[in-house]
Amino acid sequence: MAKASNTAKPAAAEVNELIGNGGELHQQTSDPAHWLTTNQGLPIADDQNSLKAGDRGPTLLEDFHLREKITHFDHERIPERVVHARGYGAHGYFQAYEGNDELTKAAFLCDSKVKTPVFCRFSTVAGSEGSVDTPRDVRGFAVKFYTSQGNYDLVGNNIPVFFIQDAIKFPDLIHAVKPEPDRAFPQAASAHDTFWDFVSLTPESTHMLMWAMSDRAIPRSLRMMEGFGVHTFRLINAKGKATLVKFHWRPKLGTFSLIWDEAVAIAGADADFHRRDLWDAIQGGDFPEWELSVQAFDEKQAAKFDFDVLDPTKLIPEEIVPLRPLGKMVLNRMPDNFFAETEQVAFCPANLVPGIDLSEDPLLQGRLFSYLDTQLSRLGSANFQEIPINAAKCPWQNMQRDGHMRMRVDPSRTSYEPNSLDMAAPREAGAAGFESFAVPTEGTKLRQRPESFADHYTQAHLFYKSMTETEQRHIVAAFAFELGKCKEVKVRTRMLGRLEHVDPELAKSVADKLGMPGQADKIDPAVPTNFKVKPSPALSQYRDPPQTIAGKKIGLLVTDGSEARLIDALIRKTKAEKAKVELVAPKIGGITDSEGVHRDADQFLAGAPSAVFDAVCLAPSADGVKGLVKFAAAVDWLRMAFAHLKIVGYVDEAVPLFDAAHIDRNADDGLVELKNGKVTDFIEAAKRHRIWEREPKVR
Ligand code: HDD
Repeated sequence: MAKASNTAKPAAAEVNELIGNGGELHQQTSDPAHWLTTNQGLPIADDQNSLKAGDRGPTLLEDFHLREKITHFDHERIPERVVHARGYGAHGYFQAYEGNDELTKAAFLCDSKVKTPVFCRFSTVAGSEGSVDTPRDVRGFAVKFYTSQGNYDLVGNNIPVFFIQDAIKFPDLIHAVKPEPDRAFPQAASAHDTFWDFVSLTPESTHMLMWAMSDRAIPRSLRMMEGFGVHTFRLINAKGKATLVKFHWRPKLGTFSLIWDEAVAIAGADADFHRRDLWDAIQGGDFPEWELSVQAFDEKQAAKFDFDVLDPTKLIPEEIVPLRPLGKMVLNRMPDNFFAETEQVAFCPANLVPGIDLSEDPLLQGRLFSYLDTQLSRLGSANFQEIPINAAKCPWQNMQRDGHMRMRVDPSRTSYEPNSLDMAAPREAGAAGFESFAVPTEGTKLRQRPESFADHYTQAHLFYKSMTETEQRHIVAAFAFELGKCKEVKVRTRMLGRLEHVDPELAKSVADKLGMPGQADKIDPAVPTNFKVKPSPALSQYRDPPQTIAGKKIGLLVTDGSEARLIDALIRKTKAEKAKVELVAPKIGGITDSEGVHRDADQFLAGAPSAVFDAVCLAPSADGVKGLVKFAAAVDWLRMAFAHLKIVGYVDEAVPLFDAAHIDRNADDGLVELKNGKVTDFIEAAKRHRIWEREPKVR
């Protein structure tokens, strides 16, 4: 078995600090356990100076320590993932509920007493590793379950459908969305000609575009995102019975999104907004949780749907097949080392366990090849599964041998089977092992899409129709923004033509916003949209959102002299609701409150615009506010919070800030005065998350 590397740190040692001849600092210890060594284990006497011919002379080739250190550094980078390059992961566990054995024999889904270790990596798709966290993009949601029967990977997204139906189009899709190859921009953005050129020529992408233009593509937090397996899979029970399923992850905190302008502001203020949020939550003991469910159905039911369950551009409305919970996942530990774990983790939809099997979805079938193949160039060796984050936590053994960076030492004389020379060598497991479900198959070899995949608009319409007015408004704005960034008029008119088949009202609103009314291309769809399709309220994020501030962050603007009682009350009551307050002061050095007590600031005003908070509270002193009204960052803080539809709490002393920001304090009930230091009304209001009714007035 591959051995985990030794990451245990020795206890802290006594360190002497000496200043060398050239004035450089040497930190030395006499404790051998703390000695800095070469990769060969040789203790290093001096790590500040290379070996030179005379102190002002040239460096000697002989300096093996310098060469080893620089060589390793020169090779520190590996190719980033061709998609999903920017990601962030965490460890945790999955625990099944009881009663799943009716559906599957997968041990980790059947034994409710077992906590199966997991590693989960979230990602954006288009941006490179160093891009920002909040672009409009699909988010990856990949989970590796280290089960007793081997690793199972559920490699999904936060959107339940996909852009294309056949894996052969994946390179084209990704080439279209990535920076344009001649100019190498835009980074991490779909708002450009090549993307919209491709998708407007690819009608099957229409449904997914609706999701990508919705607020799902700008999640508030990785902890507040749903996840989907997208494809139809099969669960197989101990009797060999197969059930078709779609996988869903539901976050316990609810599904929340940013507003587009807010996402843009956050990209500038904190490019690491999502990873910092996950890091802070887990390090602070606030462990995010998701429920894993399936929509379970059989072939007979599937045959009755008016779409094909093998088509990954389609979903099954929950009103038709409800979710059946299987268990929960809790993420409770950050990796010790980002590169070793999050960067080197290698997911693959072909990593299956007995009891879970594939379907014939042509997108899924192509993925089965791509993931293993990409790891070979990304991680550089067929032995990547020996890297601790990828290694199964159950025993694994076979006849595969050798290759770059082989860690495992296989002692046997035999590396083939059958063999009779080593009776302890590994053998087949028979029915206890993984058996592909016997799907009857026959057909003519051909390159052809089934007719059952041809309706590209009905579910796009279903999605639009199922949204609240606010959500529809955001979709219109997103299409107008993205198409507005396209310089090619023919791309815009073609896309408008496609939108007419999704919903004529939508197409008209987008055309109006673009200043291009009546310019949509005439497009004949293969299958006309069924505009009578029944809406699916479950698709809406905003129809019935949970009223909670759990997991959220409140920005509290304070100055010298701010009321101590109010600060304490807000911190205490917010904590009781499992949310967090951050003190934002004009300077990072903090403030002296009304009781003369010094308080550290969590953030300084110019470094933390209100966009990074879910709700804000203005609690300056009467003296403090005099400085704030002259400070653009303070006025913007309130102005943007209002524009981003946040709940704003304020004390009477903050009124001059409203005047400076030209905001009417009585504009709506999302502006809450904290009378006599009482914070409850503000906290209750903050549970509404945003005042959607304010939006048409501010945008
Ligand atoms: Fe993919 C990575 C999800 C279609 C080829 N994909 C990747 C990751 C996620 C997904 C979450 C990041 C895993 C990680 O965190 O390391 N991909 C999906 C979903 C798809 C999908 C939900 C459709 C339903 N992908 C897809 C197709 C292909 C690929 C059709 C190729 C034919 N995906 C890859 C890849 C990546 C990858 C090139 C890049 C890095 C990696 O695999 O390990 O193989």
